[in-house]
Formats: sequence, C-alpha cells, structure tokens
Amino acid sequence: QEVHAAQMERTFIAIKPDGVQRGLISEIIARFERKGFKLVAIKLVIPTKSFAQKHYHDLKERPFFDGLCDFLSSGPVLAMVWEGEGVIKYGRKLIGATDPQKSEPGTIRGDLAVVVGRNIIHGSDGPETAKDEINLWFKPEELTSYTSNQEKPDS
Ligand code: RTP
Repeated sequence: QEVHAAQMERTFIAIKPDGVQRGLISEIIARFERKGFKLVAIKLVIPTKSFAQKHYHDLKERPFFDGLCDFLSSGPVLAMVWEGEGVIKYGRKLIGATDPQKSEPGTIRGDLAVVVGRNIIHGSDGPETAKDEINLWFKPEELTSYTSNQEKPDS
C-alpha cells in the first residue's frame, strides 16, 4: 500500500499592475525560478474591483483599502502559484518588507520599488491565506503537478 507524500507547500504570488506595466515580469519570475521554486500555475488577469476587495478583505478597515482595490483592478495582474519547501516564508523574504523604503537591497521591493502604494508584488503571508488566495484566484484544474529537473524523482 503506497503512502502518498503530503502535498508540497504552495503560495500565491501576484505581480500587481505597476510591476506588469513596468515590464518586471521576467525579472521577478527569474528570482523565484533561480531560487529553485517551481511554478505550478500562472495567468494574466484584470481583476474587477469586487474581486480585489475579496482578495484584500482582511484590510477592509484600513484607510488605504479603497485606493488599494482601485489600484489592483486598474490593469493586468500576473497571478501565480509557486511550490517548494518553505515557499510561503521564503517567498516573503524574496519579496522584502511591505514598505520599499524598509525592504533590504537584494529583495524584489528593495531593488525595484520606492513607495508602499506601488510595491509591485504580493505574496501570501501564511499557510491559511495561501490556501484561501490560491482558491480565490485559481480553479483546481488550473493547478499543475509535475516533477521539475531540480527535484529528486523521489522527493
Ligand atoms: P501584500 O499583501 O501585497 O504582499 O503586502 P503585505 O502583506 O506586505 O502588506 P499588507 O499590510 O497586507 O498590505 C497590503 C498592500 O496594501 C498596500 N499598502 N498601502 N498606503 C499605505 O500605507 C499602505 N500600506 C499597505 C501595499 O501595496 C501592500 O502591499
């Protein structure tokens, strides 16, 4: 009787309209790829404002909520799911602190952004939000499952 390995950790990463508009897609994807994380889903979408409000529902009491949702729905967002050991926490590390003035050089926001309202990328902040955000943005059949050549066949 074969025992199935637990599902490898997954996180939701989105390049926001400013990142797409600035031509930073390849730069950002390269950083996740080179680290060794595996892309398992990707699509370019313009979310509606009500979809943006769902995505950011945790922030609905914040003063910047309305502007943030207007902004997220203002243009194409590159929605992705990345997989790998520790990808939720390490993905946040690759992204850097929310405020680009505080994010370290070497991080995506530290290297590529200046202001918090245009910080180019989103990443799930924990296992629960990762699950919720993946379910919000993707249908189950849009998620792929494959072995990349960076993985051992039995891993
Ligand atoms: P994200 O969810 O986008 O990865 O960002 P985060 O966890 O690092 O930050 P969070 O506090 O969840 O805020 C979500 C997004 O709201 C915008 N924001 N604007 N004007 C402001 O003071 C302000 N603060 C946050 C940012 O775009 C942030 O990424």
